[in-house]
Amino acid sequence: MTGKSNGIRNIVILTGAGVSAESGIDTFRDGGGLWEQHRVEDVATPEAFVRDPDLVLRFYDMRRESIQTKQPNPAHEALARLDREWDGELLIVTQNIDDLHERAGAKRVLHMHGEHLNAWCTACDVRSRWTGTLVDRPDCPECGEPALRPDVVWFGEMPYQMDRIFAAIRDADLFVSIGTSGAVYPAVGFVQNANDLGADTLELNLERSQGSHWFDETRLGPAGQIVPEWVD
Ligand code: BV8
Repeated sequence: MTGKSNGIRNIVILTGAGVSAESGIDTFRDGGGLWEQHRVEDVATPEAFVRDPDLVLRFYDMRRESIQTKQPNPAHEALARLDREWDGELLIVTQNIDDLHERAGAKRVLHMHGEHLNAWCTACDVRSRWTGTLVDRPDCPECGEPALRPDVVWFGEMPYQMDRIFAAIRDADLFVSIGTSGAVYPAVGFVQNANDLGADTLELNLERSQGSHWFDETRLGPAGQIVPEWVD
């Protein structure tokens, strides 16, 4: 990535489930998008949490436990290297709720859909680091109420830090999308914002996505191979 030589100063990188696929974390598409015969979109919603809280909490407990057994892959490591070495602006906006970007060493990471390893108390609104289960209704470490939910943005909820994301895209010279199918709003629209604001746009994905036609360039292949090739 010799951005400086071609005038690139500020980079926004959007990552999706595909960047963690080679770490053994199911994507939404490859995993068949099902949980106990429910579509993920039907489980990952506030309505599902009201209708069947145990089902939803077990869904997240299972995934929270699973991600703690996974390791970052060469794509996460390459992005962490770029983050360390890049002296312009750089922001990794991830749709993922695993912590593999951070465990690879990346610092400038924004989780627009929340984080598996946080719990959010619906009584006192405090978010706490959480590696255990929630289905057993543990007490909030802050207020003591048994009112913890996953700190995850469900379908129909507002993604986090949208202002910061749009500000970063406004300043970006380069927008890179890695491992996302382009199926979920508002993330799928970011490349159009970047295009409208004059940034170069690059897609790195295993296969063409629903948004490929919006990118100046699409490179296909597994992230663990094509992301280090792009970074280095
Ligand atoms: C919102 C946390 C208002 C939960 C997630 C009807 C039409 C249009 C839109 C809507 C609609 N009805 C509702 C909506 C809005 C809705 C939406 O988009 N629904 C979709 C289903 C149509 N969106 C929302 O509700 C969002 N909120 O809109 O609020 C608003 C609007 C604007 C501004 C402010 C507010 C909230 C959405 C957040 C939902 N929560 N995650 C959890 O994880 O359990 S989204 C969830 O889906 C994950 O974050 C995941 O990242 C994402 C799926 O997308 P991908 O990451 O792309 O994963 P996917 O499996 O789909 O694709 C993987 C890709 O990787 C594939 O392309 C594959 O080829 C590639 N790949 C695979 N292996 C590899 C690889 N690439 C490289 N290497 C590999 N090895």
